[in-house]
Amino acid sequence: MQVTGRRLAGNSNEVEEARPGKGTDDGVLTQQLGQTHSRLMSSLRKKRRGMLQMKAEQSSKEKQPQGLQNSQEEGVKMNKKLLVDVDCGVDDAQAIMLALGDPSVQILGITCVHGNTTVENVCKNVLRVLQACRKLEIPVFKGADKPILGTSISVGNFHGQDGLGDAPDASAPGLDLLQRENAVSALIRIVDENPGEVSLVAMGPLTNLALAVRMDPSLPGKLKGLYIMGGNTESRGNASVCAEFNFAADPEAAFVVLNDYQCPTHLSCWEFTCYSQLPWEFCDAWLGQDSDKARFMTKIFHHSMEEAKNESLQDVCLGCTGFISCDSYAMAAAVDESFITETDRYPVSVELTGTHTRGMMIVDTSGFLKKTHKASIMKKLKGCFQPTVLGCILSGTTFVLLSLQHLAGFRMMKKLLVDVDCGVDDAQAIMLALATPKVELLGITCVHGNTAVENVCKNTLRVLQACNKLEIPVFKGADRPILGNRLNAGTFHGKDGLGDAPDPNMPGLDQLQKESAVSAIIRIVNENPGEVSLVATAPLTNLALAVRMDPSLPGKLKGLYIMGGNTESRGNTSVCGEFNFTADPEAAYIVLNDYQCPTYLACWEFTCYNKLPWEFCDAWLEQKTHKARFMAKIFRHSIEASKTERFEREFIAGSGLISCDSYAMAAAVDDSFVIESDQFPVSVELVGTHTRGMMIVDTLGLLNKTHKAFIIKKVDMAKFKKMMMAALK
Ligand SMILES: [Ca+2]
Ligand SMILES: [Ca+2]
Repeated sequence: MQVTGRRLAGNSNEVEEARPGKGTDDGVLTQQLGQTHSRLMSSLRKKRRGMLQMKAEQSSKEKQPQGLQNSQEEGVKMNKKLLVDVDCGVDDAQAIMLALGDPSVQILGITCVHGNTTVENVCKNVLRVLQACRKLEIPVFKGADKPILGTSISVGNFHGQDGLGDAPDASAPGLDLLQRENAVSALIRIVDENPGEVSLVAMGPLTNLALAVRMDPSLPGKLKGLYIMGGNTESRGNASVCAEFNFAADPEAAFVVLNDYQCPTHLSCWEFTCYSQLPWEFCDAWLGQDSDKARFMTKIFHHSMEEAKNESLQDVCLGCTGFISCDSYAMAAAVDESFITETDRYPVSVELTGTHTRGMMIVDTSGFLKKTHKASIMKKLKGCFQPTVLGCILSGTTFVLLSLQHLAGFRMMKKLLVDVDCGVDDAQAIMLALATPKVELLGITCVHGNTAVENVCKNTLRVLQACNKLEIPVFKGADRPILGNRLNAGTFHGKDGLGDAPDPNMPGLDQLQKESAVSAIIRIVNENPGEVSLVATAPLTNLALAVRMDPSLPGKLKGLYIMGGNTESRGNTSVCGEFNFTADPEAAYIVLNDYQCPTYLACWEFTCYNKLPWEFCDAWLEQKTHKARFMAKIFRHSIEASKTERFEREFIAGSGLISCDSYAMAAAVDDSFVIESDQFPVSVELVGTHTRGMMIVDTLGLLNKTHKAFIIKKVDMAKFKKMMMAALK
């Protein structure tokens, strides 16, 4: 299995090896790059150097009149009926040419929609592409010139003003070649004439498709399949912070299509196309072919190629340094079912509100939307290199070796202040810290979250009692979020947060400090300027209040370690919201924006990808110690809950022990624990029907923030197991 090296640890050899095309000969290259490449290649009607026989055959074919050529397509029956909806930019052109390069494909029509450029330009561009392929007999229809609501979004200049690289074309066909019928009517009519046979491939904003299903609700039922380039799966945007262009250009249309097209739906999303990039070496060979089509493509692609090679675009393309022909993946999947080898199947929808999230696709892994229809989300394609798990890898190109940064201060005693909503995983994190040598716990502050703040205080005292550390001061903090009511945490950790296990020797609340948690945070940090690492494993209400009371607080922290937020729009509390952030979105917003100190985030998806096997959990709890018996007692309830289907869905990437809060704690107590991080500005979505509380990662730099958080990506799991074991010794 090849994985893009960028996403692995900084091993430069692996990086080089994993990038197809580097130092490989043509044969290996072609084989390695697999089907996308060969399809793109054959779409330009000429094989690679060395395949002389085919070359001769090819050129003799190209000299023949068009009608004769069609009938001679190696006797292959044109049995795949496609309808193609485009906003014809350069990648739409590539996708159309890819389809035309397959003799078994019959394109019944091409419908045009606003998007990369005006719908008039889109029509012109489609005709130019068909002319270059000598396929002007394919009917072209003009469709919607703007989204269902509002006006067209600004497109930028990636494909040039005219969508095809602003390359002059004196012989461009006239718009009189367009059909008179409107694109939406044509979609309905053509599908009606070929019931059950048509695959609809949508590579632009989905306005035409949405209008069509409102005009004829029976349309989706008559489709063979729907293939869409659009949307995103990990909240990475290319049109706004969180939205992909085709969905952002008409969010209402995308919503209608994802909810009303109950046919087999295949999604080629933005991140997938980034991870499936082709190397520039391939691009050179592809364009270097001796054919009219290759010359046409070279001309129209020149402008976007220059743009794509611009370094500032690499973060936008999730660190991609190659060539992304977005629309071609959806088309390749429609042309050849075997092209996609792995998919995720989930209900999907579109966020319609949100400051940063309007137009973002939402993936309902946990079943919050109560939808039965599931879309196939493309994950892996034949022959191309791919990350092993969709999204197991965060975007970005910044590798940060935290260990090097802090090596100097490693021998010093570490001073920690911990803010908890003491559920079972907070208990595990506290016990991990208490078991680590050279760590001094200056205090534990409590906040609402997993349970009421009174229970949180009790639970914290119980944990300290089990560890014989009742001398550590415990402070009671906020009992509700800054706005609104306390979120119902469900019963994953039991009603009391510690598995509802009876404890007759429970310490009383009289052991709490009189000082409030927020004052205590400010006082303790001020008494130890530059020395305290603040670890927050709960809703961030106390921290937000503290910075409003003392704006100088963050500047006096050594570091801030947070368990919370998410990086790929996967929620565990709402469709897109992680619990700690969703329980107080305003607090999370304040903390991510106002704590300008070194900030380390252990986010929800990261904790899911780094879960421990249940076998480890068994051995861990079987240790013959008082602490292990205590943990076994309070943990029983959550272990059983973890193994139910509901939570296995929520816990991305399989079953296992996720001690969420312990990762943030481990990072705080041991600087060598974190091996790799991404560094990006982050914030929190405060509105949004599904996205309120979702963390947003600003890979595009649209937030104009200078402060960047370290988003933990890879940690030393062997070390983690050791620390966890020691916690119960
Ligand atoms: Ca497109
Ligand atoms: Ca917690």
